[in-house]
Amino acid sequence: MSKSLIQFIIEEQRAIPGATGDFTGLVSDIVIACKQISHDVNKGALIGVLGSAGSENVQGETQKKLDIITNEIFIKATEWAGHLAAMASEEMEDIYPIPARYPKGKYLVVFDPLDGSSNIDVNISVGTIFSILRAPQGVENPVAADFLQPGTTQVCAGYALYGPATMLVITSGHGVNGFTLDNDIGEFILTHPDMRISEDTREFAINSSNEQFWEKPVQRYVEECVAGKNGPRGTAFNMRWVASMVAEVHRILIRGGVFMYPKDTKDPSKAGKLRLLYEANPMSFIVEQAGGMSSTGYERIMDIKPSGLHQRVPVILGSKNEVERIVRYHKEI
Ligand code: P6P
Repeated sequence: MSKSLIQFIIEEQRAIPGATGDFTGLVSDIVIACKQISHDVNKGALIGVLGSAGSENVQGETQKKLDIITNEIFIKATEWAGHLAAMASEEMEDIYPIPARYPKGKYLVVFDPLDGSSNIDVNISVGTIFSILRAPQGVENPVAADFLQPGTTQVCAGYALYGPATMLVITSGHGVNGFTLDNDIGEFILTHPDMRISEDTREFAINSSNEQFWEKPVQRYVEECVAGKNGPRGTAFNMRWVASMVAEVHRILIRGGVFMYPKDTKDPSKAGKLRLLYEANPMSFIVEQAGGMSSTGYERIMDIKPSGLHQRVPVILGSKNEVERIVRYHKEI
């Protein structure tokens, strides 16, 4: 049998001096959460989990029943084991301290339990995104400020993609590896070792309905792609938009591409739609570890010092040479 995810993580940790098994235990708990979420997402209407929960999250977005269910699954799977000091989620306004009845650990985790959940009711792929940080040295009871660490401090980042197959893609700073859930044995099996993003691409992903609101460099880049063979790029481009960041990033890991959710003027109070801590940073860590690039257009996303748990940032990530071109356009304006 090919290597399971837990065997892979344990072997990776053996190579790290001083590893105590805490990290391996935390990843194992997150893997169990993703297996449980995969089960509920796959059952869908059969177990009455589709539709709206009739509430809004901190973003003011309507919560789906599965947003709340998956948030609970993730908390229950990870809060008890003594690996975490606290956690934070897209679905919760404040941080979630580990209850007093459980031991505390040295890690923090931030997560989006069900990214792309607006796709749930129409049966399109969705995912879970997570990022593991270290709690500041000696901090037993973290506060929100302890989560405001730049993406470069991430210990690990990963996503589960609930698609035709359920996959889990993860990095802890030594490359990116993909695992497919074998439902017959309930294990994630290594199927995509050492994933790399091609430096060039002819495929871009953006919600074109926002074109009038984009900044000029993004409008220029997309116009040139759409102009195709007779335009300045001299070649045809393809466009995709799934409205599920996990699916877009996974496609880019497999066949290259560039994903953009740029700053737009639709709501000047928002610096973009995607959230830094539990969407942009973990995806940027994965993309960079696979040889890609991730920028706001003006700066490397992983260098940003967060100002808030739910801070939004513009996101331009994927094939290195295309992202470099878009960043260059931002400099030229
Ligand atoms: P729009 C899902 O809600 C999400 O946060 C990302 O997963 C996705 O890329 C984006 O928003 C889709 O946004 O404006 O196209 O619905």
